Amino acid sequence: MGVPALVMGVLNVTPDSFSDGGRWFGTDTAVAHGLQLVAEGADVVDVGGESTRPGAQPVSDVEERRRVIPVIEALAPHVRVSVDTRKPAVAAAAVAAGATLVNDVSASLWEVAAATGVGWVAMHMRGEPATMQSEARYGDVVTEVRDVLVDRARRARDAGVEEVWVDPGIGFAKTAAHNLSLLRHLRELVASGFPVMVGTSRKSFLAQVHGSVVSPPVDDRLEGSLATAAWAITQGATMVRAHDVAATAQLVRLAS
Ligand code: HH2
Repeated sequence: MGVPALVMGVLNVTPDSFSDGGRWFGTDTAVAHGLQLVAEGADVVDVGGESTRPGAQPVSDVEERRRVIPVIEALAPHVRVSVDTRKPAVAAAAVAAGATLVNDVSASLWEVAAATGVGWVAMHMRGEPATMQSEARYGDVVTEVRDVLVDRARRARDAGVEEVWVDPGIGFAKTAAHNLSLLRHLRELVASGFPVMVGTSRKSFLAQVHGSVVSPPVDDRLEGSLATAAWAITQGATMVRAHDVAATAQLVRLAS
């Protein structure tokens, strides 16, 4: 058996995330859910304090830190923690609290990772979550996304970041057709030589390609989430980001 891909479990300490907003908003409930994700097989728990769903409004540095730092401190002794943020100050505070991976949907925080000696995920997006869907226009989405990511990843490596991941940013300034193209041609990103992670879990394009008269609601997209995770792994992704960790961990071990 090959080395199984890693499962990054999603822990949104937000009132407004697209699928689990408000469910783990208090520190105690968030920590308990994080420990549950570990029990279910998460290799990394990704703690986020700002929703990046299309149309989401930004939160302040102070509020984002208030949401995530106590949760990171509590979880870090038990599991590898990543922080899902676009803000340098939040990333630095999260690392001081025990996070060892900066999951960066803006692909711009490599200097924080370099300065603090942790890993970095460069995810592709355009613009801001509030307006990004208006920028979902590409000539060749696969090449354009890959070129941006490889450029950022090289800059990070040159700055001294040893662990650099790239992520095509499914759903971020992308139409359903763009998402499907990126998944179909994922090997082109894998061929860059940087480890690839993918997050399709519960995203709306899964409902758009569902093909039945009634689209599945956000908390009922498990089959599509698992099918796309399995596809990503067979194409060479070595980490998948998921809300439904128990099922994804089982899938990943089998697929690997
Ligand atoms: N997707 C989301 C957030 N962070 N990070 C990476 N690396 N890749 C992704 O695909 C990705 C991500 C969006 O999902 P979620 O955190 O569940 O929702 P929200 O942004 O509304 O909090």
